Amino acid sequence: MALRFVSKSLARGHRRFAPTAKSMSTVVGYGDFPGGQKVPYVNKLTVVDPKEKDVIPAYRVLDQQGKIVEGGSLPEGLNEELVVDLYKNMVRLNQMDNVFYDAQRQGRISFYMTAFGEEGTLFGSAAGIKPRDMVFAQYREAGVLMWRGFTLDQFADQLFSNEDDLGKGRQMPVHYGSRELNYQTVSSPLATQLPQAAGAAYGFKLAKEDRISICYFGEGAASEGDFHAALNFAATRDCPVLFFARNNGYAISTPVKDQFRGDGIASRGAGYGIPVIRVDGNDIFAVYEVTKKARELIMTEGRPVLIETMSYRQGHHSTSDDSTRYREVSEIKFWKDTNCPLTRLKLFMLEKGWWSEERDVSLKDTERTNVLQSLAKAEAKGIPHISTMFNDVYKEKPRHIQEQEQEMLEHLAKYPDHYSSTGH
Ligand SMILES: Cc1ncc(C[n+]2csc(CCOP(=O)(O)OP(=O)(O)O)c2C)c(N)n1
Repeated sequence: MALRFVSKSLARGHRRFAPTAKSMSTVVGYGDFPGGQKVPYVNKLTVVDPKEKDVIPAYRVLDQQGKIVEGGSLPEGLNEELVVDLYKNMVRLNQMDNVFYDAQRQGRISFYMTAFGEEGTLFGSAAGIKPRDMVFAQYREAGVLMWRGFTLDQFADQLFSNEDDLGKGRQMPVHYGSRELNYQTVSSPLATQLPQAAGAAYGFKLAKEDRISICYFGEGAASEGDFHAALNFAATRDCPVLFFARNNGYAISTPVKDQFRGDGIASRGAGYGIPVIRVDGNDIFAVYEVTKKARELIMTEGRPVLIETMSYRQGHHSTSDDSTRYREVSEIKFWKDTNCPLTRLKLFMLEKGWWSEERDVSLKDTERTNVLQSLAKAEAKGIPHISTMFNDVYKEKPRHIQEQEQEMLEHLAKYPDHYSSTGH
């Protein structure tokens, strides 16, 4: 197996920054600082410049032509059935993204975000954890929820904020959640889920539960203060949490060169004493394997792990964004043509005889039809009763909120013609 852990050298900051032979400095003693920090004293002023450090490599199993790389092999646990199932789910997500993106363009839903280009990252990691593990998502991780069994009808109900939406129609589209599927409800403020994931994991540890938190976030979100709080908290409390950074090159219009100057997100793990793995995010096999490995390490060593997937956001940031305003169409085309996670997996399956072009065409048609059916059903359903918007602000409805509800109902009774009871 080609996967090797670099955790030891990365996690121990003092070793990593020990003077190199090149600097010709000599160790002239050691300082024993509180907490077991043993720091060598040297006789030459040394500036530690991260520019001189090697770039953390990304693990890869499948190359861009869909072939297993030299010295690599299909990760343990992956067989024909599971691989085909993963691919089918990637196609389903793709069709869902196509249909709902268009539905937003037609004004039928108010907002949408696609996950084009990150399907390998989502399904590879989703398959690498256990159903009991608690997911804390950012917003571009619908594939993880799909893998856990969230149905197209459930996605559509949330997108239309209808009466069957588990979130009772209160949040913007794509803010999914499912208590049953251990998927915490998405909220818009970036990175707030990171310390929450660490806290939940701490709870699992105290309760001696056999589960971890997995926390997804973009490389842009990693610039938030909450990222730093979460990693430090998780490291110092030894929380069983998997931090999963999706580095797709952009945070809306901000390219990574304006987001950070270090070696991506992975290089930050060392500073917190957290083992890291960087992986080719367009290679679903590699993502699956590193996620499984990380989970194992978290459970056996009782400490957090950080994974960084390297991929590319092929779609616009959201339906409110036209990404050709800040990046070349040729760049997007390049990634789609040469490094698409679906194409890579499909080429592999075709070569193995696990798949055919005919099955591919028919699957895409079927999934598109399924999504269109769910969309039509969700669109035809009613919206939650207006009074329900006063529920759940607190567990019990306090007097002042009851009064506001009453006031609203009286207002509606007085001016019934000015309000629709079917739309938002
Ligand atoms: C605290 C906060 N600041 C700003 C925003 C606006 N915002 C929404 S998404 C986004 C970019 C996030 O990029 P990244 O984390 O890289 O994820 P990606 O969209 O690339 O998947 C920003 C700035 C927000 N939602 N919350």
